[in-house]
Amino acid sequence: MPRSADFIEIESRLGAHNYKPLGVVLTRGQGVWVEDIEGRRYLDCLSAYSAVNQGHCHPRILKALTEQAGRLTLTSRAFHNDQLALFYEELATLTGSHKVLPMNSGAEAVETAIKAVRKWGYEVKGVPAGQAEVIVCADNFHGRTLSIVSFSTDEEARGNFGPYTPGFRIIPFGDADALEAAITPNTVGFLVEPIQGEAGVIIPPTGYFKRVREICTRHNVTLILDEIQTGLGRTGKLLAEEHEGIEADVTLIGKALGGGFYPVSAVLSNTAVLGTLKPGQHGSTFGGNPLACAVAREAMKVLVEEGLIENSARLGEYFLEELRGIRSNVIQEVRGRGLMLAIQFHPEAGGARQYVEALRQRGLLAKDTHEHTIRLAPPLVIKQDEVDWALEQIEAVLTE
Ligand code: IF1
Repeated sequence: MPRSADFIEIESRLGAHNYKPLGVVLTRGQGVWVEDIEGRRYLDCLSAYSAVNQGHCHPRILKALTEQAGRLTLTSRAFHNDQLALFYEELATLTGSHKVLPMNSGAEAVETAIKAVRKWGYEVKGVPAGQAEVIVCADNFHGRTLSIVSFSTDEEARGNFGPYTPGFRIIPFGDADALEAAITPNTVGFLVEPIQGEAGVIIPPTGYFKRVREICTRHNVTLILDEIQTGLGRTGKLLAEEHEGIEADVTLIGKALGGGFYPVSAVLSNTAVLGTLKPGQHGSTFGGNPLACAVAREAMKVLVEEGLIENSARLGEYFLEELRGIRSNVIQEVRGRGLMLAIQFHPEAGGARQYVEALRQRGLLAKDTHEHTIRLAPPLVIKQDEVDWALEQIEAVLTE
């Protein structure tokens, strides 16, 4: 019987080394729990970067997937299918959007939004040809395509991948004055995460997005919120924009839209932005396929009908309070909203990776980010006693 070390050796030998995973080889999952090939159980506090908000192998989504897989999986958009319309209807109702454009990965949704707002800029706003600008924030994470890494400020993500796509302007996150100052008559959009995920769960100052919304409206700039990670209940609301009491013009969702089963992303639009795309101007072989739609429809229903958004708000608040109560001299700050949490360590405490390893020894999987931070983002189906168990492990590791 192959052991973890054998799989890891094969991956290392044959695979590109664009990841440095923890040394655990998972073979099954159910709810918040995953199991490795040696039979050890772990509480998953990463949730595939918030793509399994509904929990691993959710039985209802599994059923929707297998039923649809036995009936019709892919038609291309050259023909209609009987799932797409229902997906549109249910997604638009849930999110209060007027238009939907389905894609697969998050990065594709981001690319789609940039294309659409550029086109809107030329055809509606009247920006001179080739001059459209999109404003983005420092320390952003929006995906891995060439255009997206072109406006990354992370050298690791961007370095040596040029020549870079022009047309982006970078401002600090959380600074509304900087946004106002960066806008020119050629600005077509402002692309931003409600809470910066990869940067380490960075929550902007209260009132920031209210001002951002007002500034974008006043300058006729499209506000594009990347809710690929923050959306679908992760922060305790369906969309994180609700915390700020605002509405974006364009909202990007992905990850948990596929319930952890299938890549499904979407561009949601409340304005004329998606209306500028005409036949032949954008598309995807797999985007909007019936299998994706059936899975996403059930993933959305599970989120709402099982009260996962409320659970995220309630247990997220509890988790945060309890984490803040841990007396440990290595913790610098604990922050979070809903079940999107992070512990930042003092720089002298050494890298976060050692704590990730220690937590893993105790049966809790989490992920370090940026040297001194670990993110905690369990599936939204987590129960109070499981949060308590996670807290025990975290407290033990951080007070050892
Ligand atoms: C990886 C991070 C998380 C995202 C936001 C778009 C995308 C993502 C806000 C692109 C993707 C992922 C990708 C994953 C790691 C992960 C991540 F650490 F890199 F930042 F979640 F925190 N917008 N985030 O967070 O979506 O194309 O991947 O479907 O391994 O690169 P995608």
